[in-house]
Amino acid sequence: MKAKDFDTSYKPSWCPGCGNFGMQIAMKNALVELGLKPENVLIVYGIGCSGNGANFTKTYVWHSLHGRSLPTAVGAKLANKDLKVIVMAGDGDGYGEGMGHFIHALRGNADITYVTHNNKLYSLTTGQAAPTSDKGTKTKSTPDGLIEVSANPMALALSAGCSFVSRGFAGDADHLKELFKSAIKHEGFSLVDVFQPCVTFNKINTFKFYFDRLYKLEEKAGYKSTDIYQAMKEALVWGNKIPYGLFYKKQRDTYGSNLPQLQGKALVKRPMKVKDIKALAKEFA
Ligand SMILES: Cc1ncc(C[n+]2csc(CCOP(=O)(O)OP(=O)(O)O)c2C)c(N)n1
Ligand code: SF4
Repeated sequence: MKAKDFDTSYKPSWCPGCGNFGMQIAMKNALVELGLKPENVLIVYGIGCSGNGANFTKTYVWHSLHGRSLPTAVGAKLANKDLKVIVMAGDGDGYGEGMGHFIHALRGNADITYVTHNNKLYSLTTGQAAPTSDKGTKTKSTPDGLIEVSANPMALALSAGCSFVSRGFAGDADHLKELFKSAIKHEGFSLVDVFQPCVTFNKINTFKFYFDRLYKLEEKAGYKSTDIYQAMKEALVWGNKIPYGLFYKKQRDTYGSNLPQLQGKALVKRPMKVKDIKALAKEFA
C-alpha cells in the first residue's frame, strides 16, 4: 500500500495551511507502515472541519454526530473486533458535547484509538470558544474574554485511567506518524490529542506559537512514560514551554477481553439467528 491508496476522489476542502493536512498525511503514512489496508480500518469522524476528513479518506468511514463519535466507535469495535477502529474528532466535539463519553470510554479501556484535532476552537462554525480555549480568550462567542479555565485533556485522561496518553503536533508529521503507529498498535484506549493550528480563526495558537514552545518528552532526560506521577506533572505544564509526545502507557485488560460473549469469532462473522429483523424491531415499537 501507498499513502495515495487511502485517498478518495475528493480533494480536501480545508483552508490552505490548515493543520488538518499534516494530520491526514501522518495518519495515511502510519496506516501504510503498519501494513493496514483500507478494508482493515474503520475511522469514525465527528462533526466539524476535522469531520470533513470522512470524505477524503478511503477506509471504512462513519461520519457520526457531534459529540457521539466515541460511542459509535466502541459499538463498532464490539461488533467487529477484527477492525482497527480509530476516531478522529474536533476538540469541541470530543471535550464539549462528547466529554461524558470520553471519560467513560477510557475508563473501560475499549480497544480503539482516539485522535483529537485540537485547534482550541469550534472552527467549522467560524471560531467560537471550545472547552480547550484558554481563560480570557476573545472569540465571537466570548467577546469579553472566556470566563472558564480550559479543560486539560492529558490530565483528565490520566486521572480517569487511560492506558495510552499522548500529545502530537500537526507541524511535526513524522513524530505524529510514529505516535499514531504506537497508538494504533496499543491494545486498549489510546489517546492522541493533536495540536492542530486553525490558520483561519485561531491567531494565537499558530504553528509558530507551538514551534517556539514545544519540547519532546521522548528527549527529556529521566522521563519515564510508565510513571503516572511524572506524566501528571508534565500534563500540568502550560506556558513558555509545552510538552508533547508519549506521556503515559500501561497495559491492562481491554473492555472486550472481559466479555465472555465476545471470545472467539467476531460477532459480525457469526451466523445470524434472527432472520426477520422487522419482527424483532416491532417488539420495541
Ligand atoms: C449536537 C450538535 N451541536 C452543535 C452542532 C453544530 N456544529 C457543527 S460543527 C461545530 C463545531 C465543531 O467544532 P470542533 O468539534 O472543535 O471541530 P472543528 O471544526 O474545530 O474541527 C458545531 C458546534 C452540531 N452539528 N451538533
Ligand atoms: S477553518 Fe480552521 S480548522 Fe477549519 S479548515 Fe480552515 S484552517 Fe482548518
